[in-house]
Amino acid sequence: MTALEKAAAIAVEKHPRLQDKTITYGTAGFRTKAEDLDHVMYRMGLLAVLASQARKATIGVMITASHNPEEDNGVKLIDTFGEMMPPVWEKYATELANTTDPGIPASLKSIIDAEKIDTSVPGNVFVAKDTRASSPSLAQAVQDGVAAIGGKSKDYGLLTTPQLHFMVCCTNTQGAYGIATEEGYYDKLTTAFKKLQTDSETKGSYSRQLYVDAANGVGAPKVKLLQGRLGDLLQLHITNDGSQGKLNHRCGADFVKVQQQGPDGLKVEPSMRCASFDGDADRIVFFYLDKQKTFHLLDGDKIATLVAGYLQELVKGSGLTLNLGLVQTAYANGSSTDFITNVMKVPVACVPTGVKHLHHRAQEFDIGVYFEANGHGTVLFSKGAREAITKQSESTSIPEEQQKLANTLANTMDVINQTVGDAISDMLLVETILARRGWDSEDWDAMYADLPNRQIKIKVKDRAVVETTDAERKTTSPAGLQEAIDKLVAGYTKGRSFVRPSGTEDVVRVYAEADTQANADELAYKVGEAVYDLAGGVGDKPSA
Ligand code: 16G
Ligand code: MG
Repeated sequence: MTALEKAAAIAVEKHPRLQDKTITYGTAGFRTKAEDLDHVMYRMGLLAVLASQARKATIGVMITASHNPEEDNGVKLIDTFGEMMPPVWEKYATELANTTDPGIPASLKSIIDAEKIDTSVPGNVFVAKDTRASSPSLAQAVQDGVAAIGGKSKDYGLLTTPQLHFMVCCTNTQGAYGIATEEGYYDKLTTAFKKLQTDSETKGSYSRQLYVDAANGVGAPKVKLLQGRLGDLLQLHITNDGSQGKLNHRCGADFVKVQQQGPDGLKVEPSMRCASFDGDADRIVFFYLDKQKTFHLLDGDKIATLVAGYLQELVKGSGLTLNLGLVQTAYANGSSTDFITNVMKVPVACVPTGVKHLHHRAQEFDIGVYFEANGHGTVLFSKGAREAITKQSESTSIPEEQQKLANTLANTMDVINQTVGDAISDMLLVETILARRGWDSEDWDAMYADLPNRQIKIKVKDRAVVETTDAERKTTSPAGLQEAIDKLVAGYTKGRSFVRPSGTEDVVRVYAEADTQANADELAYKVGEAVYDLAGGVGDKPSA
């Protein structure tokens, strides 16, 4: 029996494909009901070994369904330096996941041929999981897959998604990025954070208290470990820590962003600065109540603006010429794009939804800041930028002030998890900036005022009939839809609207913004009606 046939035999025996629902590796990997995933996990173990052999590097497999409900689960593969796998590997993943058990050897063979893989190379795979009840057995299925074709796996147990990205990058850079242990992760981030904090006493209205809604997910135990290393520099008050509530249920970054309200389990008072993670801690949003107890969200756009402004100052102040740019999606609030372009004079690029598009575009800048409005994001420093910053921070031939700021910039680089958006790392970055500026939530929020906006979703027969261009800002199909949207938008002051098929749900999403909330709502529903009429709406027509 060949090794590939053996893999199929083990599949039949231990991880058979019991139903023939088609599953697709989408923007965030495979994600569906946990009960449908055992065979998929086994096969991803097989695929991860091939990827590892192809790259001659360690590959990561993360088991999580992020902000989805507890009953769901999912899996994502992590490439050499912590990036997402390229589209061709997403295609292999989809093919391998959907083949029959006896079809496994042929599917593997076609990948080996296409990628010219030398299967004698050792395959190394790191596995980690979130806190879902289904995660341990699914992690075992991945490990069974790895072992079935002779790979080696290391099980990190519970980790946040970005922590696993970090481990993979550390290992494949032979430790240059950091040490591939949980200790190594906290050490790198907190050492840099402490250096940045001891630079400045508590200034202005900054408070060292932060209330963290951990979505009852894996972020909770990890933030507790972090807290132990921060001392009084930052006091984290953790709620929704998994001891009572349900994962992502009426809490977490997605709930807070979509509902525009605080999570259950946290009694918010006007003096409190709060942050919400999602279930696997790769997303963060901040929020607060003003003195009138009105809720205010500080989303990915506000984080991006805060971070880009701060980095811009440090780059200039340290006498470096590095090109700094910001990457957003069409969901970025129009006010943020205006402010960044016209006031901060930082170039802004717009790309389609999904972390990989933002990450990829950000790599084109020396320093690329990217954030989705929903709180996914980080900062990337090119190799040249890293070297220039380090050199400047050690230089003795420049004015002391420049050298000091370059040093601050170097430490800021180390607080940032550059492999992927990371709630813990982004939290420390935001806190660093607020502390140095002496700002509390309201000062930060005052950078610019968001335009009122509304998102709705429309059910249609087939969401693929909606096709988009120009980073999803315009539709090319169905005929007449873009003309209808243009006509509607023209009727509103500061009106903007776009529609796109969701990559994670069977719906078409509608986004609208305008000068008032009532107008944004009205525009969203009118555009929703146009989608319903022209793109084959099903069920009730949208109504305000
Ligand atoms: C996924 C993406 C996220 C995107 C969201 C859009 C990753 C890791 N996650 O969660 O970036 O904002 O999908 O969902 O890429 P939608 O297509 O349903 O609107
Ligand atoms: Mg997530």
